[in-house]
Amino acid sequence: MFMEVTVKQFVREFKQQFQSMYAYSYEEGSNEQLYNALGLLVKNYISSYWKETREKYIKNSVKQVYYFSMEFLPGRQLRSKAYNLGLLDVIKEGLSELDLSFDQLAEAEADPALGNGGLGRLASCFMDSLASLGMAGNGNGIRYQYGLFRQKFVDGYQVELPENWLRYRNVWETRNDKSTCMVRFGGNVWLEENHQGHLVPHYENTLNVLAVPYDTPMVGYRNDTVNNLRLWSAEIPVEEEANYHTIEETEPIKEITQVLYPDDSNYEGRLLRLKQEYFMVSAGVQSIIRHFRKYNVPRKNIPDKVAIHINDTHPALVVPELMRILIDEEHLSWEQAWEITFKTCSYTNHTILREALEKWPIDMMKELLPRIYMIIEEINNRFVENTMPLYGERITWQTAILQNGVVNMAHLAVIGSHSVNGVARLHTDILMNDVLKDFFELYPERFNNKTNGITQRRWVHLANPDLTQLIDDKIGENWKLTPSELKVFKGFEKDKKTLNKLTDVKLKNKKRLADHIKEVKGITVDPNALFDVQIKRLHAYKRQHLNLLHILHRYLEIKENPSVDYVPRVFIFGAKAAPSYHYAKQIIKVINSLADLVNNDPDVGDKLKIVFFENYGVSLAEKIIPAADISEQISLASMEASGTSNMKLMANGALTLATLDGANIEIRDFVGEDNLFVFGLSSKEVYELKANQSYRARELYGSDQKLRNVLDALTNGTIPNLQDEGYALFDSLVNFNDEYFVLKDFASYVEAQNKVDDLYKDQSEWARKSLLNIASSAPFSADYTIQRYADDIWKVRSCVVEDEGVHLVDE
Ligand code: NBY
Repeated sequence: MFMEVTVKQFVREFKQQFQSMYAYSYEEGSNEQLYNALGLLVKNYISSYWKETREKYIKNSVKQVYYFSMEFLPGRQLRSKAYNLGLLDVIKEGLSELDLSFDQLAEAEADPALGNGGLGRLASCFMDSLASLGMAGNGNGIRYQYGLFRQKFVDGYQVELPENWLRYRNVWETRNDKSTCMVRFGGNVWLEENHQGHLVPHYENTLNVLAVPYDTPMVGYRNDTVNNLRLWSAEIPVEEEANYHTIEETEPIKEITQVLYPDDSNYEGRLLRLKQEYFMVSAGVQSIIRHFRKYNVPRKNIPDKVAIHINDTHPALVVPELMRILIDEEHLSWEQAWEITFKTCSYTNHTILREALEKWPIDMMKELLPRIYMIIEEINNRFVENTMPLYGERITWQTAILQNGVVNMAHLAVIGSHSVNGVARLHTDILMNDVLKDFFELYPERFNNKTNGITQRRWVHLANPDLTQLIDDKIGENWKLTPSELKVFKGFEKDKKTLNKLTDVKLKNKKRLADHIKEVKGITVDPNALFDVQIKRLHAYKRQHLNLLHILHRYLEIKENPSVDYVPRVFIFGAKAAPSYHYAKQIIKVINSLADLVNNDPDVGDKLKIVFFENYGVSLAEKIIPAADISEQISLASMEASGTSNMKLMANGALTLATLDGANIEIRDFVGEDNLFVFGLSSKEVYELKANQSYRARELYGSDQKLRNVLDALTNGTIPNLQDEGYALFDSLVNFNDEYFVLKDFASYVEAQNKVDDLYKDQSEWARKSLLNIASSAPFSADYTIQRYADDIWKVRSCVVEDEGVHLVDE
């Protein structure tokens, strides 16, 4: 299925495309120009499918999903779009006829960092799966002018630079001036009765912002489906331009979509953030309702025709915004509007960190969004009225939306949604038993688990072509459409030839990464060393500093006994710290300083190398993951909601070294206990330790000699070029009682790391376990995750045309 383009045709069209854009021959083009021409040509190829998919959805009136997310992290798109179209090989061949390298052009694409981490990347994996399953799924988000900061290290310290990803244009997007909306902020609002007796709001002195959509095609895997990702940009309404006299006066509008908030774990109650959230939500909901008006769909049918998904609480204002439109503009009664809203919305929670939960000051909400606040107040009043008689005061006040002067956004999301889910089994259990316990008592039927997933298309087929070829050679290509077929690969666990090939593939990937390390870091690493990888945002709960302490421990042992039998290792890090997260930045500095020490110490040689990449993101992950031997998933049990790098690394044959946290537990269940390394406290033990307050970090420091040596090395000058960072770590771990139980888990972590060494010495046994990991990774396909969202929550089905026509949702 899908595009039929010959090499000859492609070559002709590419040359034409380039010439029409730049008015000279492609031979004189820069990589950026050649990439732009190629991207636009591919987009041309996509456009008819994009149009036809949209028309098919409308004609058959299929139910559509709208995934509302403040963040999307799509990664570079040229390769994945060409691949899903089935055109990648043709393009590569055509370009090489022109003496051009596809890989080189592809590197010229900016990687849009419109998200912080796992949550944004999950949204993009979901977009890929929705299209690949042929489901009508739309993304709704913000077109930030600046993405997540570009990270640099200066003297080992993180420095943040602006990420101007739009500098050389974005070939994938289409500005859609026909579909703009107006979003209102502030001013005064009052209700007046109109001729028909409806109470209608009147507004004065509002700030009016024009929301302009930029649409990007989301191409399904060889199934003729092209869905839409709609990102909104804030502009001054044309008819109000004359009211703005200076550039400064335009700032309050332009700043709304200027920059992504760079924190993945800490809610910061800034007015601008609330503006961003409402801006995206209002524009998105308005454009959905406009669609219904245009096609005259009875409003009561809305829940049969749309599902709106709330990705964490950031878009939770969907609930009052949909109520506002249904009541104020569609003149439905409160009860009718509520029935529709509640049936339409569903919510995913991604964190149990208290400091990450959004609570907006009532005064701020009232002033910025007066009408929305009225509606939230009414939702809250009705909730309290209904709940009080059944559940009493305590539960009612604990679950209310309005509490102590703030709007609790998680409560708004739960109350306004028919479905609430966590992102791994343990995480959902914790929501039900702890974080959202009272709600679970009120509405047990709303709660469900949806363990995260990843798209193998990007993370295996494209990132690891040699592994993909090996799997194809052994089990055929069915696994690409039916990931569960991957389990057939298990049959080769004892096949020496296959294991050797697998080792060769890994080594080749490691060589490639070693070259990249040499190029960007100037560090020489041995591709035969064990590549140990921890890639994720920097946060104390993820415990990069536990990793650090273990490396330091090895270093001290080597210094004491240079002939100690450690398997040569390269410790690889990639992590950005939130700019305001001081402690996380101190951890980065200590790791970088330790790297300077270790990498240049002749006593150490190849036994230990540390590589901390700058500016970790999707593109870098695609280079690192295929080369990993060990996947570090060492968060304090109960803290990591799911994790998704754990799934990507497993699918590429890395062995997991993990606490029983998030989806690590499910990884263990699928691959079997013998095929990964588990250590540390369980979540139950963590809960108990917290509850009985019996943990004394200082006692561990006093009693464990090895640990003391390591901790002392943070402050006694062993690590060069530190200011107070070593002391900061020491203080937090010893004097402030180690909030994330790093010291408590240290010994079992070291023990597990020694087991890793032992296994690595037996390369064929290592390869066997690696193969079993690959073959057990299919359950973490985002295609399956999305199928479960579709069946259980959204009630949508695939619309891929079969012989008899289109699959329709049940009417
Ligand atoms: O979501 C992550 C979780 O930590 C991870 O365990 C999970 O696998 C992943 C997908 O479910 N959460 C995450 O990435 N969160 C954020 O990026 C984030 C961004 C913004 C804000 C909070 C969290 N914010 O408050 O603005």
